[in-house]
Amino acid sequence: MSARPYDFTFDPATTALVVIDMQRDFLEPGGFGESLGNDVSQLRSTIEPLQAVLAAVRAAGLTVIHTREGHLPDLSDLPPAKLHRGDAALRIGDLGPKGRILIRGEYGQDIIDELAPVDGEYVIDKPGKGAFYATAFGDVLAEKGITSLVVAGVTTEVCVHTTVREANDRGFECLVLSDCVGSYFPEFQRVALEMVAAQGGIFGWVAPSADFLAALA
Ligand code: TIU
Repeated sequence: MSARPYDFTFDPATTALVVIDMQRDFLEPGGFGESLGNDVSQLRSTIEPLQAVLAAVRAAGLTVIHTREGHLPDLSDLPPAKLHRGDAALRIGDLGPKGRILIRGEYGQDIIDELAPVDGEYVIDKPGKGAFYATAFGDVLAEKGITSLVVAGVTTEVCVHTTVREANDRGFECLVLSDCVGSYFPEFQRVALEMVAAQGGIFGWVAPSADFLAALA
């Protein structure tokens, strides 16, 4: 398929769609993203194209893995450095309008209704920005024989980048879907996508979802 910096080749049998952190905590008011001072409406343009990608990938039978950033209710997996960073009015573990901020099992920490996982899909809870650290993500990929990742989700320069960089070091071929990843900062969105594909694809490939859908069809 067409992609930047050059064509991307994948086998659906060894490719997983990875949907990163499409949680109420990042996309809806009253959650972690807003508590950090962000305009959460910036991320909503990703939802519609990602719904189309999920539908196509489900029809084609690809492995689908969703991730959720979050912490245990007793905060035992939350480094003090992460808890105390910044000057947010609501911190991780505090009670917000959608439950405790970024805590596993809370309404706000779950995936938005529009992109709810279906039976047979993996949901990986992660305490960090990357999907590999302190999770079974790498084990699931190995178990399923996955070698290529098609990556979507939020935010482009934080959890998407951390995951793609770590996946690249582990030998995975990563394609980032440019309209299915979102940032609170338009300038970061543009530059983060350029960073992936620059230098001959230093971390992977970038393409709009339409090109991926065309290749799947
Ligand atoms: N703050 C921000 O841009 N992102 C995060 O904290 N987590 C994810 O990107 N999921």
